[in-house]
Amino acid sequence: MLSHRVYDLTVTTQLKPLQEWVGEVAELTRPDRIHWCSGSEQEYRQLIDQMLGDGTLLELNQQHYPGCYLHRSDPTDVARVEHLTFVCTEDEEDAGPNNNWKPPEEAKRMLQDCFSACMRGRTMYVIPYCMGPLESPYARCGVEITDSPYVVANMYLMTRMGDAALARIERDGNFVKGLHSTGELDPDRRYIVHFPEELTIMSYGSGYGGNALLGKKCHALRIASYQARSEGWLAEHMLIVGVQSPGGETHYLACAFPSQCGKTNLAMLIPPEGYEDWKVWTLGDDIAWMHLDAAGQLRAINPEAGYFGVVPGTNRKTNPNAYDMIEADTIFTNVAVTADNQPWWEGKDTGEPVLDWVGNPYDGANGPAAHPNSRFTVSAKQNPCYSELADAPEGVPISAVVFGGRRSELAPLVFQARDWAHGVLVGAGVASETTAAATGQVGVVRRDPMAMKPFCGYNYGDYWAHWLSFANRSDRLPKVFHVNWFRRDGDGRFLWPGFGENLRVLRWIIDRCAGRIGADERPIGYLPRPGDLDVNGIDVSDDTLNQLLSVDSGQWRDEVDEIGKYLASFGDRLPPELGTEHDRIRRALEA
Ligand code: OXD
Ligand code: MN
Repeated sequence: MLSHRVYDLTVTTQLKPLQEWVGEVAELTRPDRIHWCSGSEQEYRQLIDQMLGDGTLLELNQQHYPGCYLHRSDPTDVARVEHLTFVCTEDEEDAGPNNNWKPPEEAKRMLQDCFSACMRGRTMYVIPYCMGPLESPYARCGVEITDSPYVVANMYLMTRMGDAALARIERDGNFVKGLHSTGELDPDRRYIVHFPEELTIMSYGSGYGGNALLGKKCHALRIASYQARSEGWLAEHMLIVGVQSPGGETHYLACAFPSQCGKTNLAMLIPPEGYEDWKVWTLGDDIAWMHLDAAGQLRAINPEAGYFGVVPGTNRKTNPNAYDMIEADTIFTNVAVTADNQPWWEGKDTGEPVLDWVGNPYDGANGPAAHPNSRFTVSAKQNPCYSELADAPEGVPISAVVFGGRRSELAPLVFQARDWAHGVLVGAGVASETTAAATGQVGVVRRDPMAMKPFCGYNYGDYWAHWLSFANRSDRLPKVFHVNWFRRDGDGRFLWPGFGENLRVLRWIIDRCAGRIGADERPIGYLPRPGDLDVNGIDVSDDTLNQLLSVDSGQWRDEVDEIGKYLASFGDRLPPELGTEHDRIRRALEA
């Protein structure tokens, strides 16, 4: 007979709904112990030691990488799993064709079965966390229950968690519920399930970042986007960056790119040669929560407090800030190691791998040494260009919203939407060539409106209507732009140098926001005129610049037709205004 363990929760919180929920979860999952996370450094150290002891973490070379550890995930568990990610609303239409759906009751039955006694022999960790600065009216809280100490350590680096978050939760009286177990890591019993109407997440069978650190994609995007719609704000897959010009004026930009289009690099950009007197400040590299303030200004906070960044490709040229930042106090997941136990990844220009990401001897024959989706987890405070406003409760005023994608053809380096409604269409038209961040095929163009395809927690049609509604609430909304750093020439070479040089494009965007510079009006929007973009000192010829800014009407008509077909698939949930905007562009391209 099973012994009946009694879990005493009254000592931990006075908040009844939290007590009750933790109690119910414990009854269901039957852990040996319950640990309420305080969020102290000592607790973090203890968890690290425990994981070093049982092999969950491996110590990296402490001379060169102090406080850095390596975690090797299960080889079948290396990325988000979109086909196993569900949004379970009462009405299927509310989840929309952009989400996988199951009836909530059916999903719960399935999950009850998975979670039943799944924590036997394990410790159940209760992590109160706050997404956003603790004192911000824009922040929202959650509690994640997990049986993974790796998740706790990552949440410690990525969020404001522990006692201070619990105090806020007790003040607010409400929180998002997130239940996670790594289960048996069986790909056939892996489900990432959201119940937006109940502000609840249940994730089973994966230990990988986006599936398991529930504060990030599950809460701060899928659940928050749903919550944001009912409360009148926006939860977006956007980096937030501050660009300070030599005169001292700082503009804040919120930029949405699909996974692995260089969001972290742009957020941490280092001004290139010739731009030494410019400064770039990072607010966030992945998620922005944006609210209109009383004056109608859109303001953004970063709900996260750390980065879960893609490692391969990081080096002193592509992202020197990140390269320095991850030399201490970083958890690496699925990188390779060198003979002297330093982390190694493709694109790192020093050292050589001797063990691949699985831990096998590396001989170069079986693919890359580091997994293409290997990651670093690090506190944002370690970023040398961490903005002092990253902790400001009121967030930062956004001058420009920038969409982008990885397109080897078609999309010019930069263009500006005519107005907000056109900007919403530009966002809805985002598409990108796929990469390794999600499982599936690499290199195919997929539609990824607002870069939210995997993350929008409700019907895209309703989401666009929500975006459009901001025009009725403010007449000082940010300007909207689209960029493409990835255009290639006929031989497949990138036309634009990218990285730090992207600041030249941001400069044009800022000048447009400040009303300091004119533009060419074209059917797809406003483009820089010859001479408007500063290409002094870089190897971009007039001819290359012309190619970068060229708009092929035939190709664009096809693209706009594709977008039209895609939008039509949302049926009567598609806001008519978006259809009107689409037809306007289609006609302009015809003319
Ligand atoms: C991420 C992603 O991990 O977008 O940020 O996939
Ligand atoms: Mn992301």
